[in-house]
Amino acid sequence: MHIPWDTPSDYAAIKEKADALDIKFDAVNSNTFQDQVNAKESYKFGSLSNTSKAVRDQAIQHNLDVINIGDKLGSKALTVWLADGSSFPGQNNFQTAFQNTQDSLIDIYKALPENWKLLVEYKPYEPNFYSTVIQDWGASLMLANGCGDKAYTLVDLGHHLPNTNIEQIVAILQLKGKLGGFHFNDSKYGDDDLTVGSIKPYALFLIFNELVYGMENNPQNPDLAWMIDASHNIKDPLEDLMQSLEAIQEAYAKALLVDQNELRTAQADNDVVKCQEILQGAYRTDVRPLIEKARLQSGGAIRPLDAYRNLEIRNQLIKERGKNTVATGL
Ligand SMILES: [Mn+2]
Repeated sequence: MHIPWDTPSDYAAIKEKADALDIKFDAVNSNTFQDQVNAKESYKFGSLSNTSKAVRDQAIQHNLDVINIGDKLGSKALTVWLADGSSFPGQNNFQTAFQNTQDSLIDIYKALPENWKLLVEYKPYEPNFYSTVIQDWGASLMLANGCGDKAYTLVDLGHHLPNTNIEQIVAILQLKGKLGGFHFNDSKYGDDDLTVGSIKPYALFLIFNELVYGMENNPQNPDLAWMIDASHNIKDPLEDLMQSLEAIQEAYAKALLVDQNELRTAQADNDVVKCQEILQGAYRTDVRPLIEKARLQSGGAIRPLDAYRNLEIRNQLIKERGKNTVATGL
């Protein structure tokens, strides 16, 4: 949930409904990248990094409020993504902005309930186009380390410059026990928030290959907070979610097919051709029948999209929703 976008009017009621449907609330997300209605201070020039203490204090307080809301819903993590940065050289003092951010995050971290995590998201550019305070995984990791053991880096697939080796970032964060969460989407150019797997399915598989290895070999990492963070502005949102889940399950199943022992041996022998054969052999396997069978066995639809399209309720929902809504993805 993003607060205040998704702030429920009745916490008890929404919690009860979620419990009845076996739905749990994972990380809650704060929002200091937009000015809030009736807020005294503006985030135009940053929030947790702002040169003004009054602005920083307001942004810190918002995060504490979000923790309280999440606590009522059974959430166990707070994700912070900042738009803070600068659009022109000289606008910001890089060191001051970073230190302010660290100090603000420490204040938020101190207010975390004992069994909570703080997830620090990064992004290279946009909405600021010259510098972003938390620009990459290195900055995020430094801030997380500066907070403590319950703070981790969060990887959003779309928050990288083109051709960045995301699977390597995932691997090294796991090695250091600092991978806390994941946002799924896909992109051609920037933070495009397209459906995960729609543009670069092989890259998604390579990321899952590292995740499978890390989940096996790096138990120092927490259970990851997973989120589908895409913008479905020209699709039915539920259909987009189904396509996302399909892509994730497929990449995960293919990664599980990689013979890790065989790969380790080929790597030790520097048999480059064999290494590629092992990975691509898994990737080229059609796992769809396997996933369909797994769905059937767990009481789900073999092909959820087809099942959904045949449902009366879908047509009802489309009628109620009216024309396409435009969503903002972060
Ligand atoms: Mn995100």
